[in-house]
Amino acid sequence: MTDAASPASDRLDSLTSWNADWRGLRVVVMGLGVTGFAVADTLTELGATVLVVAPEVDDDRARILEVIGAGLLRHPLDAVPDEVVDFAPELLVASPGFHPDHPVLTWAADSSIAVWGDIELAWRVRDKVNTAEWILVTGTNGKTTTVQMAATFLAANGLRAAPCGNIGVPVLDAVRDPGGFDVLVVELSSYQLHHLPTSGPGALHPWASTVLNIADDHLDWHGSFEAYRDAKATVYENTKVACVYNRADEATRRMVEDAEVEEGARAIGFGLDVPGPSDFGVVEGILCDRAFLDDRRSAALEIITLDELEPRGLSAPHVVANILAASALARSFGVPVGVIHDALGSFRLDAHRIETVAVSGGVRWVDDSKATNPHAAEASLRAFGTVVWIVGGLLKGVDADALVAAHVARLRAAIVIGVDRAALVAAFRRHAPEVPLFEVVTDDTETVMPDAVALAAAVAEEGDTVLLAPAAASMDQFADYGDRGRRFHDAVGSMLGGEADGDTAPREPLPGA
Ligand code: UMA
Repeated sequence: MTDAASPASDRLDSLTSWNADWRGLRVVVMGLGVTGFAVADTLTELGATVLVVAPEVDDDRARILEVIGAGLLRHPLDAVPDEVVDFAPELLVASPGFHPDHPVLTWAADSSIAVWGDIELAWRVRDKVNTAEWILVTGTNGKTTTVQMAATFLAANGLRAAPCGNIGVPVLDAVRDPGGFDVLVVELSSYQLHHLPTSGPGALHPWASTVLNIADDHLDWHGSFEAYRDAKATVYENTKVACVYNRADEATRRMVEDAEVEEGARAIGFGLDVPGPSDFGVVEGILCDRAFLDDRRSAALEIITLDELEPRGLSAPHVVANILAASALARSFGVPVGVIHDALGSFRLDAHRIETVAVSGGVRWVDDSKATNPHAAEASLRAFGTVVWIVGGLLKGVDADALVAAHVARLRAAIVIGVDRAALVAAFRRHAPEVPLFEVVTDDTETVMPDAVALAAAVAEEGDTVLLAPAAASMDQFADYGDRGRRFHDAVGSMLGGEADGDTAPREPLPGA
């Protein structure tokens, strides 16, 4: 942070509008992924003097930087480059992946140079076209689905709504869209939240905000669960209308209690059980709003039934929780429950999210490659009866023992893939010695999934689900979770040939359905 009394800090404090005077501001932009590019493009348009620093650079982006007049330094970033010191930046904007202990960020802090993330910059220039309200979504799992649903509900009510942020579209791109938006539904990762201030000119004041759930993830980046949780909790700060929390996750309620919110902001709970006043929940198979109606002490509004969600593949418990959270966010913006009901009629989950790939011989093959941590895999396993579980990858410092111990009873067999196999195999030996265990020992990307699928086919029995829910990141053996999922699809397709019955067979009954 800059010295509070310095001219540099006074200047930065005044930069709270697209129309402020950004000309000549010397800014180092760290990283040239999607974020760094959007940041550099924005700042050069504003007239700042920009130096982008990145270890590897996409040729197209490098060419465009030259055209727009931004400087570019290719550097491994293992230390502070001399060119950065000589540039004497007044501000450094870091891409989300940069850890606060990175040598350049530490140097900036020691040199009293302000460090912003892209989200802070986007907030400060959000008045470029028109000033949209922001709805913030974070949590360990379900962020993208909830953001997509909330944006769909808002759009169905005639609002110009943009899903953006960690979902893959930089918020700066949404803010600069010439069409303008009424509301941005912003997915925030714990990395992005970590770089955000909670007070002062760069602090966000969202319309509504939610932490969907919190469990171990990204502990290698944050250093501890407490640091990860504290980063997530900042999403509620300065909320104006609705802080949406998960009744089944006490930590999220405490975050709302501890947050400094604006006068009149309400705490709205969601959960799969019966809702109290000011809550969303489920009563006898009906998803209900008991928060945004006048007579909430004695009545509730029906959103949709589990029976209607089931044929659309939206009735797994964690998906229902996402629907309730997204409904709460949309209702806080005045979307009628009937509009939400109708919008759900055409809503489809993205690929690799609890997606049925094939049903053959009474065995269901399900791709939940997006289950990149134990908390997500837990929700996935709970949605099915007897499971042949394909698990493993990069564990990111997270312990999967409790997950294995909790699901012994439903496992027909487990097939372990990925580089962190030893920890998982040890967990199975400790907690599930009777469950047949297979290891795919190859590290060859081409053969991991075919091997895993062949092993699964050999042990699966009629009525089983073969579930790819790795509880781990994918980058050890695959390009990303999408690549992992696609390879699972391909391997299942090749093995079954023309034998699949299609993907229309009903799932096993779900708990509470
Ligand atoms: N870099 C370094 N050193 C570092 C970190 C980054 O040199 O220590 C460089 C790398 O060369 C990299 C570049 O900086 O190419 C880009 O930085 P980045 O890793 O921050 O990635 P972006 O391309 O800018 O994408 C980011 C998010 N990525 C991360 O947080 C890691 C994207 O989320 C997000 O969609 C995008 O901004 C738009 O907001 C991805 C993600 O994996 C999907 N997020 C994690 C998650 O969801 O679990 C947090």
